[in-house]
Amino acid sequence: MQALIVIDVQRDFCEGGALAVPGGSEVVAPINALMSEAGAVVLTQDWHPAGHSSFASQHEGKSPLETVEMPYGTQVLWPDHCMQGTQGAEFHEDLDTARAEMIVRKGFRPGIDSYSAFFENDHETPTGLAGYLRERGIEDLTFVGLAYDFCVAWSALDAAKLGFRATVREDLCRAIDADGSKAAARARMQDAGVTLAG
Ligand code: VGL
Ligand code: ZN
Repeated sequence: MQALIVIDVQRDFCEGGALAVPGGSEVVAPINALMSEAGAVVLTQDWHPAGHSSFASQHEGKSPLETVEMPYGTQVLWPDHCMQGTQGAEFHEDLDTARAEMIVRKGFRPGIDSYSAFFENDHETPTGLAGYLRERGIEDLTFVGLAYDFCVAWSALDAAKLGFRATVREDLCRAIDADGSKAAARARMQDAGVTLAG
C-alpha cells in the first residue's frame, strides 16, 4: 500500500510567514489534487513550544541560518516559527486537511529539533510514524511539501534507511536553499536510493 506524506504545509512556511519558503503556497493546489490518488494521506506539522532551542532568539548573538553545536550535533538556527497554537503553525488555509488520516506533530521537545517525520534530529528518538505505517502495511511513500532541503529530505532519507520505498515529487516541494542546501539534499537523497520524480 502507498501513502502520500505531506510535510509541513503550514502558514509560517508560506509567503508572509515567519520562515517563508519561496513559492511555498504554489504546492498547495497540486498536493490537494494528488491526495485523491493516494492510498492514505499523512500530514506533518512542525509544532514548537515558545522558546524552542532551534530559534536563533534563544542564542545570544546568533542570527537565523547561523549554527550552534547541540548535544545531538550541529543545529541550524531559525526565526521563531510554528509555535504551538499560533496562526503560523496552522496548515495553509487551502490545504485539504480533511483527507488526512494521520497528523504527526514534531519539534515539540524544547531541547531538540525534529526535521524528519520519523526521528528527531538526534536520528534516534522516534516520532512513531514508522510503526504506524508498518502496522497499516504501508511500504511505499511519496513525499511532498516544505521545505525540500530540510524536512522533506530528512524524512525521505529516514524512510529509505527504514526500508520504505521513498519517492520525492520535486515539483511539489519548495526549498529554503541556504548555502547550497538544496543541491546537497538532492545528492544525499540520490545516494540513499530515494526516487526523485516530477
Ligand atoms: C523546517 C526549518 C525549521 C522544515 C522546519 O519544515 O523544513 N525547516 N523547521
Ligand atoms: Zn521548525
